[in-house]
Amino acid sequence: MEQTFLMIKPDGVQRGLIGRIVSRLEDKGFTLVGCKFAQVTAQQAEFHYAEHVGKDFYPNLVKFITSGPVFAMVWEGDDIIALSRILIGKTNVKEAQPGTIRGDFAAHTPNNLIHGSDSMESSKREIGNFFEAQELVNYTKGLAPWI
Ligand code: IDP
Ligand code: MG
Repeated sequence: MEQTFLMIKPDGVQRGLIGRIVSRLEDKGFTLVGCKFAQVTAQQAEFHYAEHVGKDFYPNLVKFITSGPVFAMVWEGDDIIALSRILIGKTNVKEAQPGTIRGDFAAHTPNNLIHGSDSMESSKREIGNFFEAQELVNYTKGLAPWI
């Protein structure tokens, strides 16, 4: 089963949106396999956003993601990487459609509330940056055949 790394960013935590964002992921039928409330270290932030090194927004991005606690999660589901990014909405808040998490709750980039992996490769790397293998729980939901 495909897994993705989703992380409610410091703005989502500060605004009290953890529960509402998690509800949307549960509503979709995705399966939560791991989560932790944590302060991202500078080292984790640099590894997580390695692809953006050198871009003009990079220094602010690292500052932002380490500015307060985050809610880091691993979710599972068929095609979850693509499907969860549809639920999350476009990076630029001006393009994020209503009905998406960013479209409904975010008013400024980079404060766009939630991160989602964009490929299998980044999902593996990002999960490994925040979780040990034994912190992820392997189980099947009884509802799975109905999703
Ligand atoms: P994504 O989060 O939708 O995958 P990325 O392009 O990977 O978007 O960018 C990572 C994060 O960097 C974004 O979620 C956003 O917080 C921030 N970011 C991206 N582009 C810009 C920009 O042009 N200005 C400011 N911040 C940006
Ligand atoms: Mg990205």
